[in-house]
Amino acid sequence: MLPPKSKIKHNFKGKSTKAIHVGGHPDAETGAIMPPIYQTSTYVQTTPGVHKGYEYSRTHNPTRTRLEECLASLENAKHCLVTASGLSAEMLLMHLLPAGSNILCGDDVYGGTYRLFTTVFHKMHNFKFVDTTNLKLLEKTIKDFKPAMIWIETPTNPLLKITDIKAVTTMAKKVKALTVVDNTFMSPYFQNPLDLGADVVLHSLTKYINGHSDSVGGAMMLNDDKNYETLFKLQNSIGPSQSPFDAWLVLRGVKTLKIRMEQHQKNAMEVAKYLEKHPMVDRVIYPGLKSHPQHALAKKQMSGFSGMITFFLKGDIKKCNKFLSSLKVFSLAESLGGVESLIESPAIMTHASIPKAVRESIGLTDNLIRLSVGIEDIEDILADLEAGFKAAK
Ligand code: P1T
Repeated sequence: MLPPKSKIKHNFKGKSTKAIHVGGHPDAETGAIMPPIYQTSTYVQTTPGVHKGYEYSRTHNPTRTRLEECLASLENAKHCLVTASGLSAEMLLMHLLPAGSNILCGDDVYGGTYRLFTTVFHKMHNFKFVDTTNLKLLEKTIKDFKPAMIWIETPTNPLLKITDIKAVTTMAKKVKALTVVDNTFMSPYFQNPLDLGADVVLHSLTKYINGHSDSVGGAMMLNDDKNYETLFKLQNSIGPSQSPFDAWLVLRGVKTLKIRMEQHQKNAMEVAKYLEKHPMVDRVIYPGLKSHPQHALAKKQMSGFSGMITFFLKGDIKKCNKFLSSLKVFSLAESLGGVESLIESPAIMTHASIPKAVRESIGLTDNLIRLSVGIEDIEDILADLEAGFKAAK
């Protein structure tokens, strides 16, 4: 029932070599250097029950298997399961636990994750949201709440708060709670949570891993055989499997992960420094800046700072909207992690499903602006922001 693993053994050390070659081996039948898209729903059997390992594409598909092998290697994981979206991977993880479980979640997460937990899975589990960057508070909450799962995003979306993964997993292990780390903002290039003790790493493939804003997908990487088998069976039973074409796009996109991430980070550092000096900016949040409250922790557990920046514009929502609508290099859109620069208003767009009072209690105010800095030329990026500020003045 589990997908056949490729017989090719790899010993690659570098992330670019893994991204290009693991799952990227030439087609055995034709020698094609790029893998075929196995655009098929089913597989022929010679006699009932006798097949080559694949039966039906909801269950498994050779293009998806290649992507899973590649992504597992990038997160130093034994297993990877690719799903139709980041949220469908989260949905499967919710089904991993028995009904009535306690789940402790960071207080700043993607708006869709918050919506999934508070409007869908609140009927199945009990959720508590806390600031997981506050380890004392976390320790006390773990003691009182006794969670079966601790769910963290680090850095968080959109406030870019950093949680100490090693400290959290150490606390979680003492009470036998599973730790899930949503690593979407860093990609496997800059952070590997399994190496820091996490049980499951989650990614929205829609973002940096694919990198070209042309596909939606999700993935979970883990080492535990039993949990992997359960998640695989859940995916087969519930059905959120990624299409072969989307898997192929991600397999193609991920090959350039290293050069894209390096350029995202280089540009983001320039943008963060520029914003920090700008008179119309109240505060900039970027883990690579010394002013970030967890800059030292960021340097310790991440190998880079990625391309996401948030900042508070001086002024009201009208001023923010004027700024957001007048940019040309930055497109006003939800999502992140593509080669092109994106900008958005979390309060109105990606985090609108969080009630205003909850949003504001964690500092997610209407004048917060989120940037996904692309890999365009830095002079055009900075000139665009400058023109936007002038238009909003
Ligand atoms: O969009 P989807 O592939 O289902 O992934 C959901 C998701 C999960 N985790 C994080 C940290 C995310 O940022 C997302 C999706 N986020 C956006 C669409 C956004 O603009 O923030």
